[in-house]
Amino acid sequence: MGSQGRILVTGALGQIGSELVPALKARYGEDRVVAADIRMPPAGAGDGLFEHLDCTQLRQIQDVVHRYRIETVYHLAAVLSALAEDRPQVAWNVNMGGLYRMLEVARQYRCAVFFPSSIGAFGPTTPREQTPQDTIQRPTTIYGITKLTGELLCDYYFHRFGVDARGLRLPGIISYRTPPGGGTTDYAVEIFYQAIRYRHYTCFLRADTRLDMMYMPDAIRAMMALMEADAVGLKHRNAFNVTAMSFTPSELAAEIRKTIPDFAIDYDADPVRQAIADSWPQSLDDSAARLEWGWTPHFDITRMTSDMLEKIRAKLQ
Ligand code: AKB
Repeated sequence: MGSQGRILVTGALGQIGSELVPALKARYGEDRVVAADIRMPPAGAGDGLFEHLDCTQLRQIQDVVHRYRIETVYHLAAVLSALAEDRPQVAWNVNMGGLYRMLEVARQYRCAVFFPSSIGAFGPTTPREQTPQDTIQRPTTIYGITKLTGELLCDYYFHRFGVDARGLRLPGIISYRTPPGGGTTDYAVEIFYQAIRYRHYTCFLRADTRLDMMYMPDAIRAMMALMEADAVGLKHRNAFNVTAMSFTPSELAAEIRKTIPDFAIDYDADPVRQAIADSWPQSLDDSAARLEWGWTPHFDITRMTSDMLEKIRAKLQ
């Protein structure tokens, strides 16, 4: 980050954006961060620079980037995996159309871009355990196809035009401030609210569905650390595997039971989300991220669970 330009966060009202924006403000200064979303912020959501922005509209992006002298964009606006299967055309338009236009504007205005790829960028023919950084990627979901294409497009804009496009393959992100929406890993957030309120949760994935996960504070640190990393050390630059923990719904329920002993879980697998999860890795090898820019997670399942329960209890009081 230079000392003059500003940072733009698209999808700023979503699960990750709503925590990334305050973290960026704390680090770089309140007036250097512009939050943007296709929704308007709820009344009383706080101050700060906000732009109503449709990322599929090139002129709108150009206008915001130009007016605020944006130098870095965290492009979070996207449709998540389960919702994308329901509306594949919308998902392509938002995920691909939005990223393509963002990269074009980044090329024109010399901005750096952060692109969140996902464990969804892998597919059923990828090795599922200790999934390597560089491996076969044949995703079978429209979400995965947009994430893999996004990875390739970011690489292309870097090699062809010198756009400093960086990114992570994020696992399921767990947080208590803003709920996720339309994802396959959303159960790992819902379960905490239901455990505290009702001592019971019906999970939409099978008990033994193992997926990578990360607690939000680690995800925020990872994104900011990658964008600050010295480019000299980056062999990959984009699409880094990152993970913090890997568990099944039944393992997470057992962890919650350490604090809420009478918590009960049952399972009613949703065929669409189960099929998506079954096509994803069970555990990522994130050694490239550790080696190239010093990635280390701080939260494992035990620390994350106790923090989630404490914070949600306080929030619901
Ligand atoms: C989703 O479930 O769609 C996301 C993801 C893992 O990319 N949380």
